Amino acid sequence: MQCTSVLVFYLLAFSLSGIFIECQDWPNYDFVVREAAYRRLCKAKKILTVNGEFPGPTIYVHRGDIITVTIYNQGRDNITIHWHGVKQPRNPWSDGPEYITQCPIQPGKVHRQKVIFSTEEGTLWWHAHSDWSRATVYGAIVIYPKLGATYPFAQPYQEVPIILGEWWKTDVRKVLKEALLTGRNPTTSDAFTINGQPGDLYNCSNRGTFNLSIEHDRTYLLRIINAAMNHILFIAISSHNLTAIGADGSYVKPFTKEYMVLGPGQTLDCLLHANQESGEYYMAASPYSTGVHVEFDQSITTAIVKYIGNYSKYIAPWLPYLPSFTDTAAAFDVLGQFRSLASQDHPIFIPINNMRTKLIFAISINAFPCLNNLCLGPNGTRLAASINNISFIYPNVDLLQAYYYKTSEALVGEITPSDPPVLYNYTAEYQDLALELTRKGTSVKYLEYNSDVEIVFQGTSLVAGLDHPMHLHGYSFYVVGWGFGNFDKDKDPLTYNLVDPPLRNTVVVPKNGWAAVRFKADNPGVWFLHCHIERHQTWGMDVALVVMDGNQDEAKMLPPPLGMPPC
Ligand SMILES: *[C@@H]1O[C@H](CO)[C@@H](O)[C@H](O)[C@H]1NC(C)=O
Ligand SMILES: *[C@@H]1O[C@H](CO)[C@@H](O)[C@H](O)[C@H]1NC(C)=O
Ligand SMILES: *[C@@H]1O[C@H](CO)[C@@H](O)[C@H](O)[C@H]1NC(C)=O
Ligand SMILES: *[C@@H]1O[C@H](CO)[C@@H](O)[C@H](O)[C@H]1NC(C)=O
Ligand SMILES: *[C@@H]1O[C@H](CO)[C@@H](O)[C@H](O)[C@H]1NC(C)=O
Ligand SMILES: *[C@@H]1O[C@H](CO)[C@@H](O)[C@H](O)[C@H]1NC(C)=O
Ligand SMILES: *[C@@H]1O[C@H](CO)[C@@H](O)[C@H](O)[C@H]1NC(C)=O
Ligand SMILES: *[C@@H]1O[C@H](CO)[C@@H](O)[C@H](O)[C@H]1NC(C)=O
Ligand SMILES: [Cu+2]
Repeated sequence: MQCTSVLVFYLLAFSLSGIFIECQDWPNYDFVVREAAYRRLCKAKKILTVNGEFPGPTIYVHRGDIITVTIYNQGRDNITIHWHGVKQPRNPWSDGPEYITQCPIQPGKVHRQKVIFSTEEGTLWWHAHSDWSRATVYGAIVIYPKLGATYPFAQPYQEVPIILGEWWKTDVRKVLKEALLTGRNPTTSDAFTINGQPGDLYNCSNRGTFNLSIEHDRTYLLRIINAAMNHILFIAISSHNLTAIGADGSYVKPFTKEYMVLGPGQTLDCLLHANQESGEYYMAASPYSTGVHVEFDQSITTAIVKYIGNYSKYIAPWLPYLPSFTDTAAAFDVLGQFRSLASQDHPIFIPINNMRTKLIFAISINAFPCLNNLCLGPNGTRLAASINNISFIYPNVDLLQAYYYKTSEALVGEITPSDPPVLYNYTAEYQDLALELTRKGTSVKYLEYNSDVEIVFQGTSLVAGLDHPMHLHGYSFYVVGWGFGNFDKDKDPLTYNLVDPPLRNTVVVPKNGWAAVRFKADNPGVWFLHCHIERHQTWGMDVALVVMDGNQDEAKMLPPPLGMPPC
């Protein structure tokens, strides 16, 4: 777009609605959302894509950049795009979750979003945030250090995005529709994928298996993203270790393991040293799932890591060691090792004193009774999920606009309690079935600008205890503590790590356990907080945090950009 014509347009609008004039040519990415045919697992089907690519295009920026993305919806569904982990200071307008910060972009419509990077550095990703369209609409975001700055580790020879996904043979729209109709767990996926490919262990797949060519003695930076819908995943490469150096767009103290773990929504930057004999090795990812009687996809996805060069003899690749599907100790052996650099160049800013807002959010799976027990959830119920016993329902207007314009819909929501409304043994082996019931509401929690906030996520064993990867939009938080059983507000804070806690945007709350996070509420706006296991999000394990404006101009939300999609 020409700056001058934009200016005329903005001037017109300015006189009408007092909207801030901006005339800047930020780098722009075009995202054409459309269906394209893809063949996997012996079957071709049409999937929703960006620009016909699967996974979608990678965005490359430097720390602190601003870009725009123009989204053309040429599909037949409503769509929105979320910039996962990008804090977008004061600009919730571009965050993306439908009916939270914007109305969806309807078929045939175009919408331009400004994406504001600030302190993120490393790997993040973007994905659709409307219904289940994120199953195929996702891609990587690579954030380099500022020009002239360097990594806090030796420059790798090459960098490779590794995106873990999940594939259904049927249309995901059908999977969602059927689950909502029957009230039961959605049909499990048919495969996991690495960069869109299931790999050699599935039928009809090996021709397209993702290959990573490496040279002996070189170091590679793998930018790993868990874009799977419903599964926490282990990942490993046979005969090679992985050294974690970053997670969720922030550096961590390096640690080396034979395998790594990522919750859906999390990213992990790892160094791979090509220090083995020339040959082919499998990279493989498998699920970590702990729900008793909760079905999950038990398959394993692979890619091939291939040394470039002449081999004296070909040896077929073998699978790496991956912990068993239910190995909680193995999962938290990795998830518990993340530490911030907390160095002069990469300091931490952790709220320590005067915690002004302490919230305890009980995160539960629930069950609604059904007429004549006709639903297909456990005992004829309909599955649901909640935070502090409110099962989130999306409003049919968008909350951000309702809040900003102070329309009556702002009152549609109800205030989330700061503590679980009923005290019980959250992690007991047997629960009173009456506790499984919940109620629906558009749960909203107001936070004062610049307040120091602590949220303790308390997992529960209602219906089925599971690990929950909780994701907050607009912020990264310090994970100051976690543990098994019930959170003890007197004892557990004494064990908090306030020295070098990891800064993340998604924390895996252990099954029948808890996790404590802290952040300063310095980004005004409406920010979604939800489980990143997609079915739990659909069932209502969500809340909208409204961080109110402060007094100074730079403590207030930016005015809405022109052309927000209407509801
Ligand atoms: C591959 O196909 C065979 C024969 O149809 C079937 O028995 C097997 O279960 C399939 N394997 C996978 C992983 O789908
Ligand atoms: C990857 O390598 C395997 C084994 O060498 C080969 O069968 C496959 O065609 C390759 N895939 C691509 C996309 O090149
Ligand atoms: C992997 O790490 C372990 C423990 O640090 C070490 O003993 C082993 O030699 C490493 N393996 C490789 C292939 O580097
Ligand atoms: C592989 O072997 C061929 C023939 O011996 C040689 O020409 C080629 O340079 C070798 N390639 C590498 C990468 O060593
Ligand atoms: C809560 O339940 C767990 C698991 O059954 C049990 O170990 C624990 O003792 C119970 N706690 C209390 C306070 O009753
Ligand atoms: C949640 O609320 C429902 C309905 O008000 C109630 O029946 C149920 O016992 C509550 N459960 C918990 C865990 O608070
Ligand atoms: C289903 O009913 C049985 C028997 O009343 C009970 O033991 C079980 O906990 C129920 N399951 C759920 C998920 O409500
Ligand atoms: C698409 O979005 C519009 C605007 O919010 C809404 O009225 C419509 O019902 C949505 N369509 C679907 C299929 O959800
Ligand atoms: Cu969950």
